[in-house]
Amino acid sequence: MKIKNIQDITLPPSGGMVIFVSGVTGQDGSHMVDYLLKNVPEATIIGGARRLSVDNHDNIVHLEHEPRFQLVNFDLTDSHSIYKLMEYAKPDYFINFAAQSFVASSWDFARQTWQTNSTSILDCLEAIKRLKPSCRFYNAGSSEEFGNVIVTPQNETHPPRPRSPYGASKAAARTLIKVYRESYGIYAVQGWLFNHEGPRRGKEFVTRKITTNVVRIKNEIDAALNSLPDGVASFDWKVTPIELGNIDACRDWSDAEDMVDAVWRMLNQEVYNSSHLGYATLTGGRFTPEWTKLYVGQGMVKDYVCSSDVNHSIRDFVTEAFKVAGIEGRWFINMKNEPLSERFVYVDGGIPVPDVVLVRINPQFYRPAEVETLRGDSSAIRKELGWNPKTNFNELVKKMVTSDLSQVKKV
Ligand code: NAP
Ligand code: G4F
Repeated sequence: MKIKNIQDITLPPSGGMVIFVSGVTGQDGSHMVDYLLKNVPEATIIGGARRLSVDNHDNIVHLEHEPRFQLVNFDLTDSHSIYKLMEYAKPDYFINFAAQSFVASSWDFARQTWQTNSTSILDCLEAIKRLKPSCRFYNAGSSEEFGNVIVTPQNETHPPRPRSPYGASKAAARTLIKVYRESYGIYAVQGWLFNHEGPRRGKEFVTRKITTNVVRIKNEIDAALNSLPDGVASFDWKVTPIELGNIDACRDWSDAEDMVDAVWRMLNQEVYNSSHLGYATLTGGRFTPEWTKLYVGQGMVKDYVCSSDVNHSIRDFVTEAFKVAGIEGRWFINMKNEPLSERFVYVDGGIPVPDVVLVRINPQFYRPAEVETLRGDSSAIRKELGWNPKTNFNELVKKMVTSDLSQVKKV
């Protein structure tokens, strides 16, 4: 997709709304752009992506001919890039989804994680403060900040107890955001988003790793069964199992499309907040810099927890994903009860086939420190901003497996 330099963008006539979204090649950034195109018809949308030798535009290829969307070169770790953006585009909203987002890599690239997820947020806040203090800033916070949780479910009052360089970097960014909000009256927020997934999820994250591999295994099984002569039942065949780490970890999974709606609500709290409807009425549903100042100054802008409020283990996700693909399996552990030898085996007509292993454990995927369980309490955003997510766990798994099945068919 054609990518411009920031100084070459076409801006709307004076007074037109400009929204900048970073990380648009990723899952959330691309969904955010789709959401804004649909729900904020007056906005010009600029998407930021970093230059790569070989581009990775799969998640935004559908925007190629969208007249209200422009793609620009943007690198969050280069403060000049941030300043240039604020100087030329002067966005009304800056929605930051760019990050080193893979927790497991944050131990291997701790400094780069900190630079991208924390130091760069300071650069964004400084650039906003100096060049357009009325710009509304969203930074993508995470339930990983809660880490080694002390209470379940976790709401906005849970203390930060990160377990990874990633979690620590997001907690640091949150503190900076609060400081800039309180010191300079900048409308800056950071939601605690619990895990959210979908067909655009990167294939290293556990859900998409499972769904893509379930589809691969389904094809392997179909090929094996189709190659048998008619009427002959044989299990003299194998599949390459999925290798996973800690399958006992529990996550609170939502649909990424529901989450971007929550983000937009957090960025427009006076419009959606049921207890402050007067603001929205007085401003006709649009904010003015004066209202923003008052709203932020009175401490009414808040960070919210966004979650499905239900959690499941990785093991549950595996079982459900195979079920959606029409494959029955069963978990087995050896007599000595060693978790590393646990496996998920193929079941035919109710009978387990021990030699056909669908999933096995590989300690390589264990982390130096694990967040064992996360479950959110999102009652505040539901009550105050009217957020109402649409997709539950089973629907999400079905959506992902079905999408991956359809991709294979296209190839
Ligand atoms: P993602 O799919 O990995 O997307 C991250 C995006 O950031 C990609 O477009 C990536 O570009 C971009 N990026 C990385 N480094 C950059 C840099 N230096 N300059 C510019 N762009 C850069 O992640 P996601 O799931 O959409 O998550 C979005 C945000 O939400 C992240 O901040 C993540 O930490 C946070 N979050 C996600 C979840 C979740 O469950 N998905 C939950 C809580 C918080 P490339 O394509 O070039 O790599
Ligand atoms: O899918 P994951 O890699 O996501 P994780 O670590 O929860 O992080 C995601 O959610 C955060 C919100 O809480 C975001 F802030 C972050 O950006 C990211 O989007 O791993 C989920 C769980 C972990 O407990 C992990 O140990 O799955 C476990 N797991 C077990 N086997 C595995 C694997 N994770 C991966 N990626 N690969 C495995 O083979």
